[in-house]
Amino acid sequence: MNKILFALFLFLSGLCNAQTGFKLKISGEVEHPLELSLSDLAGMPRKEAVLKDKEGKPFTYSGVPLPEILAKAGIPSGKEVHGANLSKYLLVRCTDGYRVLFSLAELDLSVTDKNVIIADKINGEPLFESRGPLRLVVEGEKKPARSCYQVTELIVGSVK
Ligand SMILES: Nc1nc2c(c(=O)[nH]1)N[C@H]1C(S)=C(S)[C@@H](COP(=O)(O)O)O[C@H]1N2
Ligand SMILES: [Mo]
Repeated sequence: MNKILFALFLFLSGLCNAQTGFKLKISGEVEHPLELSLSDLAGMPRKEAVLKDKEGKPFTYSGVPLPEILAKAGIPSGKEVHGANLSKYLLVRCTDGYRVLFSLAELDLSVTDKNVIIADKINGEPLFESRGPLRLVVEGEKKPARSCYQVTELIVGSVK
């Protein structure tokens, strides 16, 4: 019994370490490359976003609005979204190799009202391990294909 408890303790402390060591990277053509820990994100403004699963069942996620994170990294927004900045993109990379692409313009609140958050909670609870610690939630799309889970990196680039 003690052995089982000890094994459980090692397993749980391993999980905690994995979470505290986690960093979301923001890199590429950005003014200030960043690495945000989960506690950095916990100190930022929050918003909710609703995502329907494949069966059409809605779930309420909460987390940091993506534009807040992009602004911290100094990515062009508002009036700067014109000219060459219209051919810039954001590539979102995940642990399993899944990748999703957005144009910077479609994420900018001066251009669209797209509600996109980096979620760390679903219905008020932390994300399941297989979907966390962070999930991009893109509200209002017809299928959840771009709402990628286990997000690790946001990379800004431009089409040459
Ligand atoms: N990292 C990652 N995110 C992903 C995927 C994936 O394969 N890897 N699949 C996408 C697709 S196609 C769908 S339909 C949804 C499914 O999410 P759910 O299983 O949480 O409902 O996740 C999206 N996000
Ligand atoms: Mo899908």
